[in-house]
Amino acid sequence: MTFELQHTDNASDARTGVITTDHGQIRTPIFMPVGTVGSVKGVHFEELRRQVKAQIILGNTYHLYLRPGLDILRAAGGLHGFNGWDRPILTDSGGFQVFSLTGIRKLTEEGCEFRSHIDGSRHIFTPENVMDTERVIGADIMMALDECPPGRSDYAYAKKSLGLTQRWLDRCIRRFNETEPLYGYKQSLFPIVQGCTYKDLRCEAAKFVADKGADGNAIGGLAVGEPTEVMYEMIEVVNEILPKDKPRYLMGVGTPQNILEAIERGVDMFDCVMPTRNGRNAMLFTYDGTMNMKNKKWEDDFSPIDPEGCDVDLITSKAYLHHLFKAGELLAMQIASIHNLAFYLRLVTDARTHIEQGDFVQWKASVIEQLGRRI
Ligand code: PRF
Repeated sequence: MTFELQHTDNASDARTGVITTDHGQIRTPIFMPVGTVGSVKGVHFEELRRQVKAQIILGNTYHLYLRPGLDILRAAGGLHGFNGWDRPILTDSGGFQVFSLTGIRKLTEEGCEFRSHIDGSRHIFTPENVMDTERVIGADIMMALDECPPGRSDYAYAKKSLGLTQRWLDRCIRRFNETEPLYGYKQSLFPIVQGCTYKDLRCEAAKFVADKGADGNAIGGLAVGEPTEVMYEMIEVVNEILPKDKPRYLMGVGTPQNILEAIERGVDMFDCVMPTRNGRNAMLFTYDGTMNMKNKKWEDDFSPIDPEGCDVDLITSKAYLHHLFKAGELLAMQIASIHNLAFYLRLVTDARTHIEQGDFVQWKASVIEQLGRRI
């Protein structure tokens, strides 16, 4: 994987670039739809390509390891061979999902023990076996195993946890370097910066990560309950240190406003379940604000759900989508998910255009308030 920086904004840290993988190119800034079990919930790949214009999707090591499991994935030729998505894929390492999904867990120097949310069976993730698993899944970008501590962790816990994440990173890198891709295309390993909301820990973590010289770097441990302003401050502290010529990935973020603020601070890659999860709950994101499609006010509004959106947006009226949600039709969730993902991709593509034009900061200022409105 390579990264070519294209434009750097004069008035902010925003930038554009191109990531080149063996499964194709990704133009940054980019949003990556979340495909937890190898599918983006409710959205067929055909729609992801044509309507959403997704360039890369995410998979989760935790889910794929439990089901379908490594034997099937290996036999299929990795996740690309299994699900038929032929563009780039990134896999999260599983640590974060273990913490958020499994009740019973034990964290040790060796790794994290957990029980499957499917059948309660016991497993352990170590930096070594997670690298091996991500090799079997075969994503173009593999994430290192980290601990994402709770948002309100005290300093002592945050420091101790960061130490563990750093030792795990060294073990990930060692295993990554000792092993080879299994399916004939290259894979990259991204380390993750942790450190909660403590500036000195974030600095130390960013330096530690920057020294590894990885193909790209991630910022984790944010959007976990801290105030938004604190998140932005942490992004600034970390991006001051992370190399400028490598892509920066802010994990699990966020709202359209969060994404624009982070792009302004030099972030290149994003993922979040919000467009699909909120979509399934009848919430649509648009440049005019968010809409709850269950609201009676849409009952007889026959205008398109988004006149500037993708084909699905143009042929679907608000009244019809309202009706589908009221009737509990599966298609309601599908349309809302397609719309929201297409909107997120349009948002980052528009950001890219305005960075290239040199008016990103003005453009951001002109859209950001509207984005947060409820209509
Ligand atoms: N670590 C990993 N995945 C993540 C996070 C993290 O800190 C977050 C935090 N926002 C989302 N996904 N490995």
